[in-house]
Amino acid sequence: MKLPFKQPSQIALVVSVALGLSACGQQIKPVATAPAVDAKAAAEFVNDAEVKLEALSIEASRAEWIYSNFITEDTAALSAAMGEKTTSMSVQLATQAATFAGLKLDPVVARKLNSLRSSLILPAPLDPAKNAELAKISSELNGLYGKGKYCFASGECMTQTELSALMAESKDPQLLLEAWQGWRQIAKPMRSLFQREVELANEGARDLGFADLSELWRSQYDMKPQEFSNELDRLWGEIKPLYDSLHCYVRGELNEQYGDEVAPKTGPIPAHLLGNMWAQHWGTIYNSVAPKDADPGFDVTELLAKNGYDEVKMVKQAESFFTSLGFDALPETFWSRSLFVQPKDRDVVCHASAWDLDNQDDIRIKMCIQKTAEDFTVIHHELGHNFYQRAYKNQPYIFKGSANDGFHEAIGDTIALSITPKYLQQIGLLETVPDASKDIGLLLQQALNKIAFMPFGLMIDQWRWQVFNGQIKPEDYNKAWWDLREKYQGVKAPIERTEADFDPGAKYHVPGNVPYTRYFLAHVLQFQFHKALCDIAGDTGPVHRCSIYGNKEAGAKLNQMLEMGASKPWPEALEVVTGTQQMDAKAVLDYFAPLQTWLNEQNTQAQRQCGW
Ligand code: X8Z
Ligand code: ZN
Repeated sequence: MKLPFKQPSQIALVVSVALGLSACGQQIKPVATAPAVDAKAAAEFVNDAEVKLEALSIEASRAEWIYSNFITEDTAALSAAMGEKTTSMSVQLATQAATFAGLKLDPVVARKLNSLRSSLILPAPLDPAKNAELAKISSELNGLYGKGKYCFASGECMTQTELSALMAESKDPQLLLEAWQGWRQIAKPMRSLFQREVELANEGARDLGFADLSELWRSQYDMKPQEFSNELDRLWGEIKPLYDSLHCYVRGELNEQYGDEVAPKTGPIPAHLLGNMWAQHWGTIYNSVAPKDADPGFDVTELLAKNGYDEVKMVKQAESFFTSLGFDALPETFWSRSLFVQPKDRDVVCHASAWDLDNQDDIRIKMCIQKTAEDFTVIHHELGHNFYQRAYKNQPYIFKGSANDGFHEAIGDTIALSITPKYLQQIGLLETVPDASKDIGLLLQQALNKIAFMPFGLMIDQWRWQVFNGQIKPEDYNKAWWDLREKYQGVKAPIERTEADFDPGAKYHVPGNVPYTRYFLAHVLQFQFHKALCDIAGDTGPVHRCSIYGNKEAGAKLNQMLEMGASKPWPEALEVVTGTQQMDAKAVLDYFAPLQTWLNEQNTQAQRQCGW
């Protein structure tokens, strides 16, 4: 993992960004903030900062890796101490970087200074006591999530992974409700910690010259914060009609399955019925809503089981997609050091993540793999992070990151869009490729994951940004959360919620301090990348049937973008693969165009009243 600046993919990095204290318990003295004198001093400062940060990042990564793999009081304390140290240094460097503003600088130096100043996720105030407090809170919140369990009345206790599996499989509304409600118990004690964390980090952001943490988070996209917010509104506006059609169709089908009492025909959908703990991906309810005449008749989860895939074999298969594109195989240490299976004997952070321990080749994933279609995709997602990390390893430290954080999240997903029936046949999982009459089933399956996700990908940070800028007050945390869930996703809590609850905390990225808009961006970008790479591969068929498997030309083009890391503004990286500098939802809409038509027909035929 890397320190503060950049990336993302790994959660740990973000965690470390948050924290800080110094080696041997000594406090790092705040650096002098006298105006810097000249461009030469700026270049020297940047070089020096990179050396310091790189060295610290390795130490911080190790501490964080150990904490996430063995959650105990001791590892929490070590993680907090390390976080304190890294945050302290990062904040000092960011403060100093700001003093070079206004000088005429070499563009590379200027870009690095800007990155130093604006890449923190959880900046601490300069006051060491407050830095220590923030580091401790941040570690504690992570631990609360990682250790979270819910015990049913029967006495059986389940982790988040187990509860999520239950939510994906069960069709019993009572059981779904209990799992949904049970998991959210873990978040109640997070509320006051989170509130204090926001206060401290806001103060840290103000110390760095930002209005608040919201402005800082939105300053990481090579454009003004308000322009970035406008971009998001624009993209969502383009996608929303497709989402509305999907929502309408799914709500109608759920109503037929569960009846008016449990799943009403109108209004927001109760959030426990969508096959996922957070109603963020709906692919697991595909069987309940599948089209009668266009279901392709296979299920990847079953194919994996039938073909004897265990966790390691699933990862090997994903790796082989990347090597088929011309990427080098993963190093031996990846296999010996990664975590693939949830340990029975200790608490770990199960939420999947990809790590780069030495900023070179010590790349790993940490994931409690379930042998399901969903996790087969998530493995590709995680390896996308690792292959990206390795591709930019020769960049200077500050540029070891993605073009923007959405790019990091989009790479593995782009590859996973190539997991088509034809590909499954090529690798021996599927016997016959369904004909084109089954495309609607395949597209619906894909939309239940990708399109259903988009408003969720957007709303989490809409909530956080308003919390950060004070528009949402602590006494309204939960109400505001559900207002936004309803506004964007058209879902509602299945039972009454009050301010004794803290439902945002039941989603990993809130206690984990991982910005979330990156996933929304990734869901737009991956369709742009997929289309462009299919064009490069010379595929002339429908884009939803295209797989770039084995195409070295597409692989080389992708690698060209990955190698750039964060060295250039993201529109330039985007242009390398797609030929355009604009994020554009058209690729999403083109991919799903046949489904959009079909959904509208279905909704009209069934005389459904859409909207909520
Ligand atoms: O957190 C992740 C990855 C790790 S970066 C597994 N994702 C988001 C989530 O699970 O909420 C991928 C999709 C969205
Ligand atoms: Zn990711």
